[in-house]
Amino acid sequence: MPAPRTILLTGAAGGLGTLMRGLLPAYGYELRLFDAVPVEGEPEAITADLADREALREAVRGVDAVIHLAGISLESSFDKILRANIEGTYNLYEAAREAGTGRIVFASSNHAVGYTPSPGSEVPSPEGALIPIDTPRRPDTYYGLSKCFGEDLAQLYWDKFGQETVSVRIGSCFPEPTSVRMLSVWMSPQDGARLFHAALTADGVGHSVVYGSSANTRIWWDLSSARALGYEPRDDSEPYAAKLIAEQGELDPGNPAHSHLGGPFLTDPPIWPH
Ligand code: NAI
Ligand code: 15L
Repeated sequence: MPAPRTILLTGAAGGLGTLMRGLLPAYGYELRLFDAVPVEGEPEAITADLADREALREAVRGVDAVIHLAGISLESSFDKILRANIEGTYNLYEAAREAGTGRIVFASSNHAVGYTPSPGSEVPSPEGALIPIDTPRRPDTYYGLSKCFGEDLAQLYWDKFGQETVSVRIGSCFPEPTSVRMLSVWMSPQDGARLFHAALTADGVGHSVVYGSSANTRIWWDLSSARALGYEPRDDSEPYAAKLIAEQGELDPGNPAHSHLGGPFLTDPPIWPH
């Protein structure tokens, strides 16, 4: 497959979008930016909502691939999730299908499988105990459910239309891990860019689902489907462990927010203020 060059980055104004705007150009990509809110310092960014089908048709015109980050990134009301994450992702896929866009990298989430019990916090994680990529879906929120929908939409568009997608079940992609749980699910921004690059350039992905994290000593899931794309994580959250554990204590297996992949999404009020 010819290397994609021009990438539509939806959600470009958000936390992950901002990190990727800084890192992906070094891989040779030209980014076209899209978000519901203006992207600071980027006057050419497209400011439009995922509900705007005409804006999406314009946005995908001429791009080689899409990294789809836009959407509500935490729990919200079902109606808001429906509009932004479910209908919005459908609108993007339709625009991409019509335009013949090569590939979509979809920001799925660990919350698609958030009710899965974590394999424990033994260090290092025992061989064979890692959560496989084909573990049954167990969404922990309407938000997680929307990520299940996105993965299934991607599968439908591959089977029916030959539209390729890599669905990345991202753990926690922030500059640093900020909780003991994140020691297991953290993806450094640099590893995030490595994984997105691998997802954009691997041959014949069809619809592939991968976990997105660094090679954490305390990792909870199996990264082999990500590695099969050519992803080689270089970071590990372990240098942050002593400080975070001293501040917050070890994970408590009796606390559902500690003992399931989805962490606090299980126990926070299901509908957060919005
Ligand atoms: P964020 O909330 O910081 O950014 C999301 C962006 O999407 C915002 O700039 C927002 O304006 C835009 N957006 C929301 N609704 C929109 C709509 N209807 N139309 C157009 N733009 C809209 O979230 P973050 O952390 O940057 O996450 C990006 C994506 O990655 C999200 O889809 C999130 O679910 C997913 N993800 C992120 C993780 C992380 O650790 N940051 C972990 C797992 C998944
Ligand atoms: C997500 O899906 C969220 O978008 C992000 O803000 C984090 O909460 C992350 O999961 C996580 O599980 O830490």
